[in-house]
Amino acid sequence: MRCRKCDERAVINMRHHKLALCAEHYGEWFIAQTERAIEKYKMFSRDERILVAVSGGKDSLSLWDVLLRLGYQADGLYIGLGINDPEPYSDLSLEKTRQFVAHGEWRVANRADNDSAPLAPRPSPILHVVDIPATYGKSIPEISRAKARGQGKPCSACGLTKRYVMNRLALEKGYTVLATGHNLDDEVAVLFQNTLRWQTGYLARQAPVLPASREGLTRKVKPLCRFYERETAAYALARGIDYIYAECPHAVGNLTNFYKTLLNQLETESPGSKLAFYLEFLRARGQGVFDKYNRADELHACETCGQPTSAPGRCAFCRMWDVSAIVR
Ligand code: Q46
Ligand code: ZN
Ligand code: ZN
Repeated sequence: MRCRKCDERAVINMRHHKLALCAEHYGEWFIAQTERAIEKYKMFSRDERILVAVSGGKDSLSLWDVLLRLGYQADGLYIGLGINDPEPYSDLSLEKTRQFVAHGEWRVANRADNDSAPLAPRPSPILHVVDIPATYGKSIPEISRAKARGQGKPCSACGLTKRYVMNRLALEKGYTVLATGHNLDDEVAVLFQNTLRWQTGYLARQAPVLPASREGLTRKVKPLCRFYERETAAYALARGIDYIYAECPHAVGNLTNFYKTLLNQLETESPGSKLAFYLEFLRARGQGVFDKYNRADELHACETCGQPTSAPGRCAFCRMWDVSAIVR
């Protein structure tokens, strides 16, 4: 298969777009598509500071790379979860993230327009690292075991902790936007799950942009939400981004992965189904179909840390971690 633009060997064939591209042209196409999504959904502007949640995986590192190449002020946040058993998953993820910063590939801007033009110097982004065991005294599996008395997976403790740390660090460091690398497969699996149970409140809040509805919360954006997972992987490979291939060991057998498998079968039979499902959902949402379910809960300031929480008293994070005194 040959590239549509230059006749070089194609590295990807996107059947739903009827488009095959070589590594160079695919990289350019991916960046242009991301910029279109940023503009279409009004995610952020050039003068805003963006915090990218990075995990060392293909999606978040590709997102960071694209934003830097586009010239956005994008710094990274890595949260060390302390998941190092049986394999050193967290340690390796941090290593890949640090390598990405040190490697500095994003400094090579798109040269398509003028090959001889000197590149403007680009400053290195900041990588914030919050190590959970070092900061709070336990790893995610440990706090989960302690709270759930050994039952179940650590994912709910993990999700709660990540959301809290991301929002708090963004606010403290003056970032107005928090960007995550969710891809189309992630979004469609959640959409499918919420649709099966007709969870209208969740459907009302699933969007490429979640505005900072009130003080104390950061705007959340997902610039890669229209790319299939294989497309973000292809971008990372095309750009030589070295990422962690392994999934978190706790992701094995979870419900989201089960739905992804089902949806992949659908996609094989009917290419483009996932994209159509998601885009048609966004269209319906944009027409206000879910507006009446978008409840604005009253928020209170946590009495310990000051972060917004739905019930008066200590927030769920402070209760889980038994935090009694956080210096504000
Ligand atoms: S990192 Fe955390 Fe995921 Fe691992 S423990 Fe579960 S939630 S599976 S995205
Ligand atoms: Zn080409
Ligand atoms: Zn709190």
